[in-house]
This record gives sequence, C-alpha cells and structure tokens, in this order.
Amino acid sequence: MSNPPLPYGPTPSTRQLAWQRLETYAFLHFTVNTFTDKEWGYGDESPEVFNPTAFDADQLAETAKGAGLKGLILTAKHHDGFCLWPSRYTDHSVKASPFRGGKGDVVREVSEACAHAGLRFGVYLSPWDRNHKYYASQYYVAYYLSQLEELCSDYGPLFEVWFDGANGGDGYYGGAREQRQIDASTYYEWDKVRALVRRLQPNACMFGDGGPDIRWVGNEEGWAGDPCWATLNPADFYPGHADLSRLQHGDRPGTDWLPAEVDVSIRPGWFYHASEDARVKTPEQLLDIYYASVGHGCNLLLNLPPDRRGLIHEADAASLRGWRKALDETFATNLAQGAKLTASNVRGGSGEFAAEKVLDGSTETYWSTDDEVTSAELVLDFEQPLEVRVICLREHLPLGQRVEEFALDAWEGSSWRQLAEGQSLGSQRLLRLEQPFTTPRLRLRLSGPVCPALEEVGMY
Ligand code: FUL
Repeated sequence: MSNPPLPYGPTPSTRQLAWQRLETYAFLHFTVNTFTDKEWGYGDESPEVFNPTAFDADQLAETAKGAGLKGLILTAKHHDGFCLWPSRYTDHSVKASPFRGGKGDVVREVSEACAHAGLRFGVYLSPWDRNHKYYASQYYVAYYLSQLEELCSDYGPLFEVWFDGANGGDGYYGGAREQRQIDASTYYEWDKVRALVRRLQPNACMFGDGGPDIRWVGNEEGWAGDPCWATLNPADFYPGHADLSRLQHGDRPGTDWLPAEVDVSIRPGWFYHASEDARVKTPEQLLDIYYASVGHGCNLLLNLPPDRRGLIHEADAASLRGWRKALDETFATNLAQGAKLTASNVRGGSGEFAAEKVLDGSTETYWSTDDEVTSAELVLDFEQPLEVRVICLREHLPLGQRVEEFALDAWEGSSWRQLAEGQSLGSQRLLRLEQPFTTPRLRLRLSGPVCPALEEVGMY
C-alpha cells in the first residue's frame, strides 16, 4: 500500500487481532460444584462426588459449534481446587473420582473434542484455591505455576488463558478451615505467571482484570459500556482489583490496547443447578446480550454449564438454536452491497483507499481520507429504498481506534433524519434500530483526532 495513514495510539498485537475475530465462544463451568449444587466450593468436597454419568465432550463441542461459537474455555480448576485433569502435583483431582474409574482426564477430552470440531480451546485456572494446604504461602505459588505449566504443555494450542480475580478468604485449606488473606497485587507473582504462558503458548491471549491481553468488562450481566474503547491504562489494575466503570468503558486515550471480553452465563449461576432449568436465558435475551457485547466491539464468552450427566442441557441447547437462527436470519445478506458510495474525501484521491473498500468484505482494505481530513462523510445510495434494521461499522484495527464520534442519517425525501450517534466504533459497532427504517439513502458522519480508516459497512 502506498502512503497508508500512520497508526494512532496503541494498536493490537497479532494474537489480539486473531482473538478479536473470534467474536463469540463458550465457557464451561464444571467441577464438584455441579454435583454439590454450589457456586463456590469450600475446598473440602470429596473427589468422589465428581461423577458425571454420561460425559460427552463431543456433545459439548458440537452444541457450541452449532450455535456458531468458535471455542471453549474450561474451568480446569475452580476456587474449590478440584482438578479436572490428573495433575502430577495433587491427588485432589479426577484421579480420585469415579469418573472413568479414576483414569479420566476432562481437560484432555474437551481439548480433543475441540480439535475435532475445529474449535479453539482455552483454560481457566483459578488462582484462589480453597483446598490447598499451603494456599497463601510461597509454596502454593510454585504449585500454581507447576499446574499452569502442565496445562500449557500437555493440551495442544490454547487460544486463551483465564485468570479469575476472586479471592474470598475463607476455605478448607487442607483442614485448617480458616480465613487466609493474600495481597493479590504481589502474591501470585504475575510476571512469572505471564512469562510462563508467553513461553509455552505464545499465541494465547491472557485474560485478567487488567489484561495483559484482554480485560474484563466489569460486570457479569452481558453488556459493555457505551462507549467501550479497546484501550486502557492498566498500570493500577491486577486480577481482583480494578475500577469497574473504567473496565466497562475503557480509557481514552489509553496506554495499552486491551479490548474487553463480556463473560455471562446462559443461566443465573455459573454452574449447573437443576433448579435453574426453567431460567435459561431466552433467544431474545441472548440477542440483547450479543448486541450489547459483540455489538460494542467486545468478544462474548457465553457460559454453558454441563449438567450432572456431563452434557449441555436440552433447555440450554434449545435456546442456543433459537439465538443462532435469529442471528443467521439477520446477518444473512449485507443489503449495502451494490450501493453507490460517495465519500466527502478519499485519501490521495485514488482507488486504494476508496469508499468502495468498505463493501469488499476484506479485513485488509479500508476507506480513508487525507491526513488533514479528520471529519468525513460517506453517503450510500440504494437502487431501491432499503429497509434497514441493523447497521454494522468496523474500523481497521491495525491502525488503532481512530473514530471518536459517529452519526448515521437517513434521507427522508427532502432532509436528513438522524437515526443513531455515538463515540466508539472499534472492532465493530452494531446499531440496532428500534424501528426498521426504509430509505433510499444513508449518510455516515465520522470524526476523530486523525483521519478515519473504516474497514467495513454492513446493513441488515
Ligand atoms: C468469578 C468466579 O468467582 C465465578 O465463580 C465465575 O468463575 C466467574 C466467571 O468469575 O470471579
């Protein structure tokens, strides 16, 4: 490309860019809690209780895949300390459970099912361990690193490693049954933890309250702030310590590229409880979550907790199917294809950055303007008046988040009517109109501190 715009502010790493394109993937919360009906196990649960009767990793993977999800992140160890893989460093694991006669390995089965289904695989390894005798001492930190090393070495490529911020204090701790406090900013030696993941899984993104690759969105309800910037100043954040409002909105300008991930469960709880079978989120609720997460430039991590059989429950699967169907119907065809495009300015006046680039379906090309043009307009003329319900706008992320204000107008015959406005675009902004609007012409207005680089426009 000749004379492309210079990047503005922090920009995504290759691994962050690859992660961003996944958009939606699933969380699997599964441990002794599934069998004790708890959300947080105390750490004194007998491994004997872990006994899924019909565990089928392929059913988990295929159900997620059928819903269009691109990967699975499994709770290899939750706060209760029970390990879903036969760790060499503890007996508090599947080894001591009836599952596959003590010879099973849930992490392996799920990772293999993902590979088979063409899904990415990731792990959650709770830093807080309410079972471990030496939790709160240096010995436990060495144990934690050893476990992370097992998970990063033995289960193929990981796309994400999830560091939970919860540190509740009390627990079983090898029988001590007491409160233990740690300083979450220093205790876990995050530098060592991060270096280990980078060394063994260089393509994996690490999730934590302040990154380093992906940040928490600051709530577990399924929405991102508006605006939601992909940048943050994470210096004062660490797992378990973060300003929720800053996580929801990001910091602008920010020192780091740190996009948000929206984690939410399809049920009220993170673990399966039969009492919640009638409280599975409906396809409509899941759609709202999609627009408030993916539609705000974030990725969606949707929790699908396996039940006591070790399967995704029928009610959850039915909701997922309804959700997928609605998404497929909405996004089947980009109605903007074929529109005549007129830009107020084109960089260099040439074809390389022409307005048409927003309709070519390529992540490599974009419409841009001359450097000094930081406010620009793009008009789309349709052959026939078009009924629009959803508009999708994507920035070209390798050049950073550039647009700071946008507005969308529809032509009403003699004047423009504003349909939507906002600040951040980023990876993608989905605008869902309250009422479908029929118009022969739409206008997009963008402005920011530098010239825009708009990758794609979609109308549905
Ligand atoms: C929280 C945990 O305490 C919950 O149990 C769950 O794992 C959620 C995703 O993160 O911090």
